Amino acid sequence: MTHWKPTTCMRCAVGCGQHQRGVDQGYGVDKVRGDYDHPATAGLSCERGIRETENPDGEWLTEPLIRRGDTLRPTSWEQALGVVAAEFIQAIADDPDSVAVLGSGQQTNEAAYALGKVARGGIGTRHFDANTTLCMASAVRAYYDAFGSDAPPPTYDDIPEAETHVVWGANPAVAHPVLYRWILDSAADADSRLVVVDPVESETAADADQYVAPDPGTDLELARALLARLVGTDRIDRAFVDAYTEGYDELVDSLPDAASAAETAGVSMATVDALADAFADPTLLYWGMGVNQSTNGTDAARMLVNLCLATGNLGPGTGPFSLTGQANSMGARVVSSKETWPGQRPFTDQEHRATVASTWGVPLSRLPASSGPGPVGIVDQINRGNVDVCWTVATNPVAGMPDATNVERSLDDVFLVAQDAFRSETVEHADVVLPAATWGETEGTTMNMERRVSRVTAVSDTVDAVRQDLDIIAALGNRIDEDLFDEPPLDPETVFDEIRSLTEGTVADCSGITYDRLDAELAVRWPAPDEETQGGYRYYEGSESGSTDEGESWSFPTDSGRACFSAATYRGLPEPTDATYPLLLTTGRRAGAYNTGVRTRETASEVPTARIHPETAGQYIDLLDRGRTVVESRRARVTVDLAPDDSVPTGAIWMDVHNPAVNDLTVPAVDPDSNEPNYKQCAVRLASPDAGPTVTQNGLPRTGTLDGD
Ligand SMILES: Nc1nc2c(c(=O)[nH]1)N[C@H]1C(S)=C(S)[C@@H](COP(=O)(O)OP(=O)(O)OC[C@H]3O[C@@H](n4cnc5c(=O)[nH]c(N)nc54)[C@H](O)[C@@H]3O)O[C@H]1N2
Ligand SMILES: Nc1nc2c(c(=O)[nH]1)N[C@H]1C(S)=C(S)[C@@H](COP(=O)(O)OP(=O)(O)OC[C@H]3O[C@@H](n4cnc5c(=O)[nH]c(N)nc54)[C@H](O)[C@@H]3O)O[C@H]1N2
Ligand code: SF4
Ligand SMILES: [Mo]
Repeated sequence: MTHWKPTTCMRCAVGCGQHQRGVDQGYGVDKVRGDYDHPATAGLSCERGIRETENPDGEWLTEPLIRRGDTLRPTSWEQALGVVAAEFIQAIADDPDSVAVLGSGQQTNEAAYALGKVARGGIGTRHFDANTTLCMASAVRAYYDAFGSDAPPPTYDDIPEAETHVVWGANPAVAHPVLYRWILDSAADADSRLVVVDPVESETAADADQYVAPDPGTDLELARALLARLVGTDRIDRAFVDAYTEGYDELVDSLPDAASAAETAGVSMATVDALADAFADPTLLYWGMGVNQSTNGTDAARMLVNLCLATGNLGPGTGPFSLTGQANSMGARVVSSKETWPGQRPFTDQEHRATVASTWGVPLSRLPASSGPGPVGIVDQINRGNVDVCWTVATNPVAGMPDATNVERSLDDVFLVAQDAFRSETVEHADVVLPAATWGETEGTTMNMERRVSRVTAVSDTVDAVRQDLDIIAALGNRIDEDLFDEPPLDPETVFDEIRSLTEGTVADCSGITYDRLDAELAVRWPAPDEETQGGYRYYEGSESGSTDEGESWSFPTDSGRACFSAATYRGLPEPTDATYPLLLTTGRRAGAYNTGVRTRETASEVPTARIHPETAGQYIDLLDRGRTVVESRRARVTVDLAPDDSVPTGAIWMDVHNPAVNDLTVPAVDPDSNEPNYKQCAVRLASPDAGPTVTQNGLPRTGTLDGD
C-alpha cells in the first residue's frame, strides 16, 4: 500500500488532518504530510505528530504471548483467546465485578464503543474505566454540572475571535502545538493578549504578555479571589447572569475575601486585579492538567467555568475551553459507556439503560448499577481481593498511574491481560498479551477536542499475527455472550452505524455523521442530527458578537434550562510538604515525548532528569554526586540527574511524565467528584545517591530504614 490516504493524526486531540503513505515493503507508515483540505487544520501538523507517526520508538508486539513462569512465550490466537475467555467466564460466574477492564483515549470510537459494550453489557462489571479519567475527568464533571452536557462549548473557530487568551494550567506550546499557533496568532493582534497561569514558567508562559505564578495546587483559590474581586468591583455581566444562569447568589455568598484567597494562592492583589481586567475583553479560557489533576480539580474547573459565566464570556469568541489530551479522549467520553451510556445518556436513568440493553441485546439486569470507582479505586478493589482478572487495552497503568509500584504489585496479584501494540511496562507483567494493530494500520473514526469526528485509515498492513483492536474485543466479547457482535473481522462502519443509532436524539447526536459524509467532508462536528448540519458553538443560537445581543438565545440541557454556577471550598493539598518531605514534586510534559514514553524513548531504564531551581539545588549540594541525587517520596526513591532551571519555582522539583519511574513517587489521592488523581503535587525530599534502598512502598523501605522518618 504505497498511495497517500487521508487520515487523522492520533498523537494528540488537536486532531490534525493528514495524508499518510505506507512503506513500499514490509509494514509501517513511510511519510506523513498535512492535509490542506482539512476543515480544522488546513495542512498544519507538528514535529512530534509527524515523527511519532512515521517512526515510533518502542518494541512492536508481533504475536500473542502467554506467561510460562517468569517469561512470556509465543502462543496461538486460539489458545490466547481461549485462556482469557475461560478466566473471564469463571470470574463472571463468581461476580461480574471481579473482572476489571481499563480502556483508553487512544482507541478508535469503534473499538472504544465495543470495549464498553463488552465490559458493561457482556461482562456486566462496574470496574470499567479508562486512562481518560487520569486526564479529563475533572473537566468533564465541571461541564456536566454547569451545562448539563460534557465537551467545550467553543470550537477552534472561536480562537481568532478572542482578544484575551487565558491559558490556565496547560502548556499548549508543548502539548498542542498546532492549536497553540492559532492562539499565538490571535494574541498577537493589537488589543489582544496571552495570559498564562502556571506555577512553572513553562514554554507557554515564556510567550505570555501577562504571566501569573500561583502556588501549586491553589488554582481554586486564585479563581475564587478573582471572582470575589470581580463581584466587589461590580464587573459582573448581570444581564447575562440574570437571563441565562442560576446559582449566582449562592456562589457569591460562598466567596472568600479576595485578599485572603489571593494570599492562599500566593499572588498579590495587583495580580488579581490585572487578571480581572483581562476578563473584560472577549476571553477564551483554556485549561489543562495543571487544573484537572488535583484533589481540588473538579472545583477548580467549575470555578473557571463560573468565571466565564459571571463575566458573560460565553458565546462566539469566548468561553471555557478545556484542552483534551489523547487523540480520542473525546470519543471515549461520548461512546465508551464509562461515565455515561453512548450519547452521554445518564448512567442511572432507567429509560436510557433499557434502550442501551435492548440495542445490545443483553438483559437489563446485567448492566452494572454504578459506573464504578475510577482507576485508582479499581486498584484499591484489587488490593481488597475483589478483582481476579484485569484486561488493559491501549493503556499502561504500571507506568501511568499514581503510586505505580503499588499498581504493579496489584496487577501481579490478578490474571492480567494486556492488549497493546508495543511492549509496555504493563505488558511485562501480563499473563496473556494480545498484540493489536495501531495508527496507520487501523480503520475507524476519532473525535478531536472540539467535537469533530474524522476518519483514521490504514496505510499499512500488519504482520499476520497482529489483529485489529475491534476484532480482538469482539472475539472476546462473543466468547462471553455469543450474540454481542457479528463474527470478526468486523466492519468498523457497521459498528459506527450502531454508535450513530445510539446517539440519535441525544445531546451528543452523531446520527448525521456517516462514513460517506466523512469521506466527502473529512471532519464533522457533533451534534449533527442530520446529514446536512453540524454543531457549532454549543447551546447558542444567535448573532456572532456580544453576550446579550438581540436575537440571541441560549438553551442548556440542565433541569432548569439555565447554566449553573457552582460554589466550592478549598481542601488544600492532599500531601503538603513538611519538615520530613520539604520539597514539592510536580510532573508535566516535554516536547518530543509522549505520555509513559512507550513509543517515544529509546530505553525505559534511562535515569530521569529532574529540574530544580538553582537556589533550591544549592541548599542540597551535599546530597549531589556529580549532578546525580535521589528523589524520595513516602512511596519510593528514584535516582535522578538534577538540572538547575530557574523556570521551576523554589522549593519544587519538576519531572516529566515520560519516564516510568516518576509515578513510583506520586500520591494516589483522587478528586472526590471526578476520581482524577492528584498528579501535580506530592511531597518529596532529596537523599544521597549512594545511601539506602532503591524502592520503598507506602513509606516502608523494601530493605533497611529511611533516615529521618
Ligand atoms: N509533547 C506531548 N504532547 C502531549 C502529550 C505528551 O505526553 N507529550 N500528552 C497528551 C495528553 S494525554 C495530555 S492530557 C495533554 C496534556 O497537556 P497539558 O495539560 O498542557 O500538560 P502538562 O504538562 O501535564 O501540564 C500543563 C501545565 O500545568 C502546569 N501545572 C502544574 N501544576 C499546576 C498547578 O498547580 N496549577 C496550574 N495552574 N498549573 C500547574 C505545569 O507546569 C504545566 O506547564 O498533552 C497531550 N499532548
Ligand atoms: N505523573 C503523571 N502521571 C500521569 C500524567 C501526569 O501529568 N503526571 N498524565 C496522565 C494522563 S493525562 C494520561 S492521558 C495518562 C496516560 O496513561 P497511559 O495510558 O498509562 O499511558 P500511555 O503511554 O498513553 O499508554 C498508552 C498505551 O497504549 C498503547 N497503544 C497505542 N496505540 C495503540 C493501539 O492502537 N491499540 C492498542 N491496543 N494499544 C495501543 C501504547 O503502546 C501504550 O502502551 O497518564 C497519566 N499519568
Ligand atoms: S498537534 Fe497533535 S494532532 Fe496535530 S500533528 Fe501535532 S500531535 Fe498530531
Ligand atoms: Mo491525558
